[in-house]
Amino acid sequence: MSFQVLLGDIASKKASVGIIGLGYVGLPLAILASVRGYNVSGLLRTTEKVKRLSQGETDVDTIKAESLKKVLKSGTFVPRLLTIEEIEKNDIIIICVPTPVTQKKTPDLAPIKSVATMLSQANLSGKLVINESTVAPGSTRELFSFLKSDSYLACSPERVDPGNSEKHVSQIAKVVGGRDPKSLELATAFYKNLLDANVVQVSTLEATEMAKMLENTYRAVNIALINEIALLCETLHIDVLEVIRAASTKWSFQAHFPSIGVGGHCIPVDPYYIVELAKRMESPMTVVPAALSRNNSMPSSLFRKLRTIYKKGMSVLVYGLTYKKDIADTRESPALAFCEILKEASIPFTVYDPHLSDKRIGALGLVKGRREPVEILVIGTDHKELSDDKAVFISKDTLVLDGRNTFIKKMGAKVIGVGRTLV
Ligand code: SAJ
Repeated sequence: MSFQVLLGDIASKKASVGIIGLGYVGLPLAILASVRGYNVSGLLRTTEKVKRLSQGETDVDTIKAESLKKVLKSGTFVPRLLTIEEIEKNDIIIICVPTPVTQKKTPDLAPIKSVATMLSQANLSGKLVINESTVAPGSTRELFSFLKSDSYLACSPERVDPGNSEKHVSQIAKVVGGRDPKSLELATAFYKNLLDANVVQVSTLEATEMAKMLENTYRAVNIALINEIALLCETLHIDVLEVIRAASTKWSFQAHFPSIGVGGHCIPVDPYYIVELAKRMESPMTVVPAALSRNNSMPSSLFRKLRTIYKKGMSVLVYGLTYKKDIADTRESPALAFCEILKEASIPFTVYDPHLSDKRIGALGLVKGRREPVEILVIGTDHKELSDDKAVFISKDTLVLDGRNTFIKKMGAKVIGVGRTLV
């Protein structure tokens, strides 16, 4: 397909869209593109996944069942098996696969490399390939270097905020870069048809990748800073939340909050990609590794506080296991890291999370606690249900370890937070 024809088909929404990776990023994008008038194929690795999604089943808990069922029913979104043939049927192919880190905190590009290998075997002449997966600068160009000059390559790193509904995707500005001006023009035209928010063009693929790295590394470093300040506040008996409120009156201060730790598939992960690249470019980072180490140490820091109050035989319950409130995602969850530390210290405990099924809790190797007061309550995640549940788990004698600084007044016998204590 020539550039002009593809540009016209994008404008008229005749262009067909294939999305590889239907998780927190790909599925909201697929639904949004369908709702905005494109015919979208969700390309999945197994027939089982195709069957499940075709029946409206997904593990992505930010998707409203009715919005998925609606696009499935309308036929504008069709789950299909990921094959070369299916790939070649699309004019636009968008990659939304995970880019995690290994146990050793090094980039794990296996999922995206596997997709690139498959694409390299397809005839992509006249087609637009867009990478939304988060990678270090230079990776998109390298991974898809097989694309000939008669196809188009763009990069627009995902900016989904898990915990929001898919309509939120349309309201998030997107950064877009292209391998060449035509690729940039095509990708820009596509996202402008999808989003109500700005489409921000940059000059290169690498600039988009670096912008994403900066966004999330900035957040990780600032969270580490407030974690470090909070620990100092504890030694000085200063309430860190009061200090944050005061500092927030300064125009150039952006508030971040100390906690049990940093989880999810973005903030504790993406910075390792830029750290590794900096090493390779012989421009090693010092601030970012130190910040990541600080964040990774927060579960242990909270555990040290538990040690000061725990006596053998006390009942301990960890409330909230997911990486942030009101979602069911446990990836890199600091609350789970805290549970591991309890296990290593042979301290018996139970858990409770209103967003996780008993089956899921069992699969995590944890024991669900009864809904009754305990002697030590650890807040791992401050789900909205906690406002009601606190009365269930906290008696006048309960010692609360508030890993989310969620309580604004004393509960039980004492509240030990992160950078503050309520007595
Ligand atoms: N956290 C803190 N202190 C803070 C903020 C967060 O400890 O001040 C913790 C959270 O509890 C969580 C982790 O850090 O465990 C990550 O929190 P997050 O709010 O950044 O949650 P994510 O991972 O869902 O972040 C996403 C990211 N979006 C993308 O990468 C596309 C992130 O860039 C956004 O800034 C974030 O959503 C958002 O702002 O909601």
